[in-house]
Amino acid sequence: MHVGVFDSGIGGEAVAARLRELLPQAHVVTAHDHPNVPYGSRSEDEVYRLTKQAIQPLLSARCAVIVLACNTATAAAIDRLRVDYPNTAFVGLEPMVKPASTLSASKTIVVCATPATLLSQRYQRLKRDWTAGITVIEPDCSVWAEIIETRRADQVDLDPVIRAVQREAADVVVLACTHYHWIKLQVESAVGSHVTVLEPSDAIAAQIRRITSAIRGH
Ligand code: DGN
Repeated sequence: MHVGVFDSGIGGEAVAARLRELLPQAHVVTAHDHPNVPYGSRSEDEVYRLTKQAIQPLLSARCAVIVLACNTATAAAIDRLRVDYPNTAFVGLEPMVKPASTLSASKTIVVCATPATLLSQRYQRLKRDWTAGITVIEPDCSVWAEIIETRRADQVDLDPVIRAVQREAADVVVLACTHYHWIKLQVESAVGSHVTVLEPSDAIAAQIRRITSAIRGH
């Protein structure tokens, strides 16, 4: 079974690497859009148009499942792509706000995401539905994806996240952009072991398992 993984840049490679570990029987194919990365400050329409163009190799490779391994592209494009390509199963990402809110004992969480994701209706809806009684801190991560994309991950400024943990007692950090998967260990060591850092690779693998066994069952 071919599983396609798309991200504007190297965030998808982090997700693909984890999926190859968790789903050794799947043939994981990746696509990206290096000329147009980052997507995080573009309009919804532009992200939809670019994503549609960039996933064409995955459609040509007959991927039964395509993972939009990009929170920004999921928020902007997944609903329209499902209409455009009804025979392909699209798996999208969304910030892990619900598990974060459930896990947080201090009732304070940090969500690290691109400006486009934070502004999206999908994210605003998630927040409205799952963060009653929870303080949500959204540090300015607007330059992180570009820094990570250009292999300067050690230059990402984690101070706002550390401040949220130390001053506001946040105890869960959500990495809601796949580029940030590359700095998960950095974030974990900066915030300390009492803080949980969440990213969705394992949940994506579980979803793909469900979809592929449903496809096989038919
Ligand atoms: N990796 C993408 C995400 O998960 O939102 C977007 C990165 C970008 O292009 N800014």
